[in-house]
Amino acid sequence: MPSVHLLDYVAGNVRSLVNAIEKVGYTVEWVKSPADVAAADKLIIPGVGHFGHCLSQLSSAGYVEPIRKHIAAGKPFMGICVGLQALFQGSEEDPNVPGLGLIPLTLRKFDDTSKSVPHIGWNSANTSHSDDSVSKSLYGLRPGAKYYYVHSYAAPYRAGELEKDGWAVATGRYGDEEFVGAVAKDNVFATQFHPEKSGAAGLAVLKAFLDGKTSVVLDEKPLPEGLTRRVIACLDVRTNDQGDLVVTKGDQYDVREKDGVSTGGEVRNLGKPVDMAKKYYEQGADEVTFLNITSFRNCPVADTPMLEILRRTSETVFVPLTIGGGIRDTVDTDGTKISALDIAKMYFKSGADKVSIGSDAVLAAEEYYKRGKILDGTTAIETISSAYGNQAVVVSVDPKRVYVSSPEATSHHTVETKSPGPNGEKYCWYQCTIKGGREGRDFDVIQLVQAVEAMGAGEILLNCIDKDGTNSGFDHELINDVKAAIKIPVIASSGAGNPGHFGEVFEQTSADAALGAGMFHRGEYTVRQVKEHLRERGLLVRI
Ligand code: 1PR
Repeated sequence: MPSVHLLDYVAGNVRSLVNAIEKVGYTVEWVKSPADVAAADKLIIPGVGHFGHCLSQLSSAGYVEPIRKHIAAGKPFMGICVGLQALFQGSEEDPNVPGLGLIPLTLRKFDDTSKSVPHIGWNSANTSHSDDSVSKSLYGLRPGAKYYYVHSYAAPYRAGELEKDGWAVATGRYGDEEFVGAVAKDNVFATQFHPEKSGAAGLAVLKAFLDGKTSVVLDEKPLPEGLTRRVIACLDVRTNDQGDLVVTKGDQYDVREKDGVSTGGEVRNLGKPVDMAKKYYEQGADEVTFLNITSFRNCPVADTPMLEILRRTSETVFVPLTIGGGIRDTVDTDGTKISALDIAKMYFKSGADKVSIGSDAVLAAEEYYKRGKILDGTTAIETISSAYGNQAVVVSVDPKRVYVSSPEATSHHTVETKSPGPNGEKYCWYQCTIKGGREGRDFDVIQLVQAVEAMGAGEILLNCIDKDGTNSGFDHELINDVKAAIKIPVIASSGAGNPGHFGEVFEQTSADAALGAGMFHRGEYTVRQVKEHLRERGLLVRI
């Protein structure tokens, strides 16, 4: 098999990239030292997280000059995400750290006054503004496809600015900002999006680069510009009473079968995690989330069955994978202390793109307020986001409604609700819970999301225990309240029972993504049906 050299300089998640490269028929040779770069024919530089961290790592490890030489020698070079940003002169994110300077422009942060930042999801890489046909057919970038982006900083696109220096450019549009999605010139190609996470369209781009096909003519109808509505399939995974790992699904977090009279039967078994993830990928899920809701007691952390599930899933599923459950500092079965960052690292190395933190985030946020809103740098959120970037840290929230007769009846932040409580109460606050909803805290969801945003979380997975498994639609009051309190993206979760509920949540709230579980697992609807429904309602989706 032909090979490509890959430089993993920041311990990022490169497993999915390796899997994608292998999927399109190439093998990976690792660049382990600057001298290896000289031996490379094709070179790929990925990169996640902070611009400054990535560029400082490249520079201190002595890679900058060998990379420059590789490019100057006319050998194929591809940069992905921060690998694209590295080509620029610098970034507002870390003004004191220089980039390679091939492009004399500076990356800027997206404006978050009227949209969520980071920019997470599927957007265009549109080459239509070019008037020459080679630039238009750049590496097979498809006008009718969307690609997966995750970043807070981007190069603003100004027509002609890069083109005058010979660059061909593909762009995306986020709100009213047009940004550089991909650039190419001679032997250099770079994408701000992740081709390895962009499904079949992304794999085709990677293959075009590896095959040296700089121009692949495609004739298809362009999709409208902009970010699509993200639809996520979620798999709650646990061991059943026979010790098998199964996808399960609760009603308000109770995952045991009910016989109509009593509860407490067998753990519901809805299928095998790896097979189901693949099925949802093939149906068009924009992301797949695994929540490990078993503690796997007595199992060494390194043998956690979820690691194997991720490894196997990432071989066939080329969209982002999130893993949650048990991400906290812990003590291993042999008594060794193991940090949340170490656990996250194992997950990233096994193919996860993001980790989702539940209980530990609540406890850390409570401490943050006790310290007078001072960050201490040691929490799971802070350590993982500073190593892997904010976009890699999701906080999964499990709130429960507490009804009150008036806002004065509680010290917590309340909402006026259209679904009054059992005694006609017109207000409620959303209580944070930990341990899978088993323990309520004297802490509300707004306190939590504001704290974790300050600590470096990149996204909120907003469940709602009252709605979970009810098939009655999402809790719009909760979603709107949380969206108004923070800038980071919010994934609406809990209550989806049919495609219409996805349409409603996107029309009636500003949720950035919506997640479903039971309706997919029970085979009532496919992800594709949800997307078709959204498209019929005039909402932009990736099909
Ligand atoms: O606290 O960091 O160990 O993380 C545990 C994680 O496991 C948390 O993210 C928590 O939400 C999740 N979890 C714990 N217990 C349960 C349970 O169900 N007994 N599942 C559980 C939470 C909620 C959603 C669900 C949606 C959509 N599952 O992920 O998929 O509510 O369901 P629906 O569309 O069928 O209504 P930690």
